[in-house]
Amino acid sequence: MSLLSPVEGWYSKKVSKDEKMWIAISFALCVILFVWMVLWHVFGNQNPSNTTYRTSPAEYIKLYEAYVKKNSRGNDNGIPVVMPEPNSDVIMLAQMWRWSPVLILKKDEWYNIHLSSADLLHGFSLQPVNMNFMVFPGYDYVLRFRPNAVGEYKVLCNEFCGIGHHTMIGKIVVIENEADLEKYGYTKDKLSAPNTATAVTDTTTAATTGEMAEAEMVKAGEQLYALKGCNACHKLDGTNQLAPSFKGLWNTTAKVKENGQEKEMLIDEAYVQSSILTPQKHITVGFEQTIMPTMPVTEDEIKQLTAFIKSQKN
Ligand code: HEC
Ligand SMILES: [Cu+2]
Repeated sequence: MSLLSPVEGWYSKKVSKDEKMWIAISFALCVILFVWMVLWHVFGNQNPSNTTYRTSPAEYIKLYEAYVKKNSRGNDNGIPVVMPEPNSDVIMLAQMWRWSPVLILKKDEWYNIHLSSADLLHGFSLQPVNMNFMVFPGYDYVLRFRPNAVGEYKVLCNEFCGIGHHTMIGKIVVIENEADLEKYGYTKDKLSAPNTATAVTDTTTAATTGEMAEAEMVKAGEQLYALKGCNACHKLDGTNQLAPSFKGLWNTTAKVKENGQEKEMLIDEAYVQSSILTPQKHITVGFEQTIMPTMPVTEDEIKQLTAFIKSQKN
């Protein structure tokens, strides 16, 4: 019931001329906007691509790892750097909390950039041009992409994805020719030729872990640490912001919570293995705010990662 009742018999009264005019104008506007919507879609040239594939985080991570192992040319702050061929498929992964790899693209060339998430919903936000796309786990979204201006672009995450969300900043560098690389800090010693990168080599086929010397294991572990994104949370310099630093971690005791009970555990092979395979089983006290994701790792990879953690002395 309204505060004031309408005048008796209002319903059968004739509609006034003014009112008819407004109804006509708004109706015409609706029709124009409706048609506009369709025309904009066809001629606007502002549509995201509609190429998508169904995938799963595990499957996509596998694709990403194979891609980076094959194409990595070094690393930039621990993130693999790839300089894809024009018109090729580029595999980019969003994960807690980084974008990988760093891309170096050529101006005015087309690329098919695949985007998917390893864990939860992230948002791809290319700055400063402000292009935004959602990145879902299980959904491979292909952006057909042609950069038209040189420069260094940042990829921010614009979907809140946890305590390290603000650190999730990726990079895309657009160059005109190879000579531009130095301008962006990619000197010759920093970027190797494809397939010979020291940043990531394929250790899975090179030798089985059993045959590898300790030093090789450490090296392989270091590469996995960068490839898989452990470095997004675990630092090597003793800072413990998002997760325990690997520095001096080996052979110390961790205070953990298991089934609500606090206890102390020695950080050894078994402990590292269960930390990676079942991160939620025992939670290190002080890091309850961060959730370590469960990532696909093979037995050999665990051994290599363990060797790497072991090598991080105080
Ligand atoms: C999204 C952040 C994140 C990523 C990525 C991540 N971790 Fe963790 N990790 C954590 C957090 C938080 C803890 C502590 C809480 C817990 O035990 O779950 C932890 C605990 C650990 C521990 C036990 C350390 C201790 O002092 O108790 C090990 C070992 C470990 N992670 C290894 C790895 C490896 C290897 C990778 C890469 C394959 C990795 N983590 C990737 C967040 C992360
Ligand atoms: Cu995110």
